[in-house]
Amino acid sequence: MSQTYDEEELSDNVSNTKAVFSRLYGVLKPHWKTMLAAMVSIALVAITDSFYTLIQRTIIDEAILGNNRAILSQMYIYYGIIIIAQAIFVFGFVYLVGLQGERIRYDLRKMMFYHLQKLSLSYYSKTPLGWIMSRVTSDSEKMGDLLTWGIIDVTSAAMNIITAAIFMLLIEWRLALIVIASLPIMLYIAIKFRKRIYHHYRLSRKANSLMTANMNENITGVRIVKALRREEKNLDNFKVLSTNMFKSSYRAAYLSALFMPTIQTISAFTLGFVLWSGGNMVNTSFISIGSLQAFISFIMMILWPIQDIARVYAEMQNALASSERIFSLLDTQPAISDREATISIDSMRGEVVFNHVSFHYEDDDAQVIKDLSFKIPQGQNIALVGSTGGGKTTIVNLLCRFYEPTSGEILIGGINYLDYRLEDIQSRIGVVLQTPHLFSGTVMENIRYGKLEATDEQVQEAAKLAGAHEFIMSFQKGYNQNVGEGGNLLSVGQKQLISIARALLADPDIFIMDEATSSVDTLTEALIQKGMHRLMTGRTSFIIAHRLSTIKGADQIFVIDDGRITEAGNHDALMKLKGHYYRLYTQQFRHDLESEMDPFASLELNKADGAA
Ligand code: DUT
Ligand code: MG
Repeated sequence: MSQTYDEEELSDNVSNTKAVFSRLYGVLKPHWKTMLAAMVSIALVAITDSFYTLIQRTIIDEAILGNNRAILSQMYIYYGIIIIAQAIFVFGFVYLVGLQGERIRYDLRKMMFYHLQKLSLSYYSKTPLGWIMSRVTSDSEKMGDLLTWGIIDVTSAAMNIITAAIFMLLIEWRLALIVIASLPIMLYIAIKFRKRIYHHYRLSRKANSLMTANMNENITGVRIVKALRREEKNLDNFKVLSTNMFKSSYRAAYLSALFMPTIQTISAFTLGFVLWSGGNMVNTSFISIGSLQAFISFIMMILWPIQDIARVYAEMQNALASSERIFSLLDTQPAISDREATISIDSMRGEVVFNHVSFHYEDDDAQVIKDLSFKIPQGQNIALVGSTGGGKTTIVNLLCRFYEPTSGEILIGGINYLDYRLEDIQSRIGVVLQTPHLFSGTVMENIRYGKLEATDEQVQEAAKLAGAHEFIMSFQKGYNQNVGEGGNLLSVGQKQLISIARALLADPDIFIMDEATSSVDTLTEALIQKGMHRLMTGRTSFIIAHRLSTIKGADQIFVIDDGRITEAGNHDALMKLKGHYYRLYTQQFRHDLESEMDPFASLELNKADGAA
């Protein structure tokens, strides 16, 4: 079953809130000017809101009750000015917050992507891709929201409450104190509610994702479900999941329904009390009708901000947990990095020496490579053969320094390769993988990936050398043909030829290839052979070989078994030995040899089968 990654969203335990806050501040700091401008705009919106109420008061008290027409037109002008000013401030803060949000998310994604590129292969083999993806997408979204709308909503709410409170105090301080006293009670209740609602809402989302995954699995596997008569059992499972989802959605809906009436009842009581005592004051001419009306408007102005604060507070834990996960990704140290003092070189030519190299993958204590030693003169072609799981891929991974030996040393050109810069090693070693990876884009872009500054002519030259030019030209758009995501619009053989062209263009000093076992047609096979041969000449090369021609042409063949070299020598020497290689050759490779000599042999055989 596909893992549901929102499960972890439910663990809100932020281990060190203070530390997370100070890092969030660090993320926000480069953008403090925009943020300040947004906060000023939102404060101005809150202040202009209060002016509306004051204008209404003047209209009621002086224009209507005092019968003063002149002041009415004056108030209209004020009203117009305030509408325009507020429109500008609203535009300002929405624009600034939007801009700020995008900038922060951009920064976060960039930081994470940059960091992910530095992390070593071992990180990727133990971290699920889905985990990384949800850090880069949903967590950065949540953290961005907290740092923009979260802050702005709270600022705006606080400004609204403060300005309303100040104006209320100015109009009639005794009434104002009644309202202000009810504020903490309302806020407390609102937060309690919001937290419960949010909790159930998230439970329901989690139940939903489990249910969807379950449904998806059973529908895609419907044939097996039916064949194994699992319908009843599946229905039971589904009922449990579906009931869970119903329960939490129901609780969320119930609490939401209860929330508004509760807040409204409390504010109605406050309002009632204000009206009652205010009404008495109007009677005794303590306070004007307009002032009382303004007072009531100010109370309404406070209700929404309280809910905003409660909502941000309820969601904050979750956003902090997202932030903490992002920071934990950014804090992951690459398992392999440059030593303090490094030697800078521009060539990796020279002898390659493995000196008592042992290695185990970190999650596993079992030695995969065991005290391996060999010496390879510059320019030799080495074929690695042997049983599956023997450690061939591991040996070339060590050579590329995707992993480092746990003991022993690897020397290139007489120097321990830990003293070189990682970038120098990896840029001077060309690797063609068993299943070559192409990036979405054109054929031209994919070959140029080997050397970004290459001209179109150089790219074509490399393609010609690799033997890829012909089939590229047969594409409708030639070199501008799109290869599709991961190159899946091309055949396996074509992908290999393109990656050989890419390696040729990069012109590496050491060439490594994990040869494909997958069968390609004989013509493509011959092309690949030729391309590989071009790459191998004059370079030290390590081929994990399955093709007989590669093996027979190698200067040395290493038979790798259980992390050790069990036999070494060229083809003739190993055949004479009559050991492991001899058996491999006679059982596996001879068949290849036959079909290589006579490509129609198997065809004839099939015909004969059909006739019989
Ligand atoms: N191994 C791990 N972790 C990894 C990769 C491999 O524990 O990330 C183990 C599996 C195996 C041993 O290391 O027992 C050697 O694996 P390798 O891939 O080097 O074997 P191979 O000789 O390349 O096998 P094949 O011919 O199937 O490609
Ligand atoms: Mg392998």
